[in-house]
Amino acid sequence: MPDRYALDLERWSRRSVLKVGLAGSGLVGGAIALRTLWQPRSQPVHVPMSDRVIAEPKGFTPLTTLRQFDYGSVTTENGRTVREFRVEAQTSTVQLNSATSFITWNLNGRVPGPTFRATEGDRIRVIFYNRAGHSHSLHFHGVHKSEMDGIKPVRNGGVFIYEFDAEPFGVHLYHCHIAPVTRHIGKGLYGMFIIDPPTPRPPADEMVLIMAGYDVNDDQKNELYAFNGMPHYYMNHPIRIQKDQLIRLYVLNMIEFAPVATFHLHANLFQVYRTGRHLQPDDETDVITMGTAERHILEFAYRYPGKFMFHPHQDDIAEAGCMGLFEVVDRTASNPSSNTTEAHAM
Ligand SMILES: [Cu+2]
Repeated sequence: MPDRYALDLERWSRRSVLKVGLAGSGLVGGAIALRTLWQPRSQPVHVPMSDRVIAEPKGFTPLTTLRQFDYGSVTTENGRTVREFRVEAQTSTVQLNSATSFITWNLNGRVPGPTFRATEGDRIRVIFYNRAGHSHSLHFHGVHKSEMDGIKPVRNGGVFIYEFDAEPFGVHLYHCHIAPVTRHIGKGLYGMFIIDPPTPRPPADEMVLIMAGYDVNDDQKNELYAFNGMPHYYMNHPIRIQKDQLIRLYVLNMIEFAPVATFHLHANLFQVYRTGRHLQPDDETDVITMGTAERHILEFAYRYPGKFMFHPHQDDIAEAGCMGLFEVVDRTASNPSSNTTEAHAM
């Protein structure tokens, strides 16, 4: 995390947290008015820790994907920030549930791939090694030259350097663009690419949730679905969040074979920043419809402790694995010593 973010976290005040709580309760009239009230001061973002150590399931990284952002190796070239990312396409077998093993095509052994993160105007350099046994590519969403568009195959054993400017700010994605794309994405070659605005968004507990499907029998339909790669994971391991704290979700629909998926949050409403392209919310709702590759920022805070579900409201998709729980805790009531920010906290 760059220093700038750390400083902003330090300036975040209790007063701000309380105002976020009011936003979650709907007592403050309008998110736009609320924005102008936020005065970051001294309170760090609070990420509640789990009571126990949770191991990531073999071949999956739902804990890492949830709250870890890859800012790359940072250098300065000609006065400009350059972020270099090294990734390798691999092939590996994972266990989706007790009955189903699945061969993934992935980046750095993980599905989804790393969440790349930069600030608008940075130079991005992605060094892509292909060791997966098939031709693959990385196609980034955003603005770049045609030779960097990632539709040309990189053969097994080959390497390609994608280089472009990070623009415009927003929530973007990358994925393999080799035909059949349904198969290359469905087997796991995708991830999120966040470009922060030049003036950072207010501090929040930030999380990535990527919805995807698994066609396990090659019938052009998905039999299983997941958030961040692992079916049902966040139902069995609820994501702990702090009561009254601003939560910022970066959500992406990467489901193939289904035209749309919705995202629904229980017992709350969220502010919607469509494609993360604006600093003021576009909408407030509790369910948003997303076509494949559509992505948004959703912001909310929970007013009451307890467990609250999130899932697509296509309930067949939810029940086949794309469903999870937030566990809202009040640190002042239960565990006042847990006031730390941890990348792997649930
Ligand atoms: Cu591919």
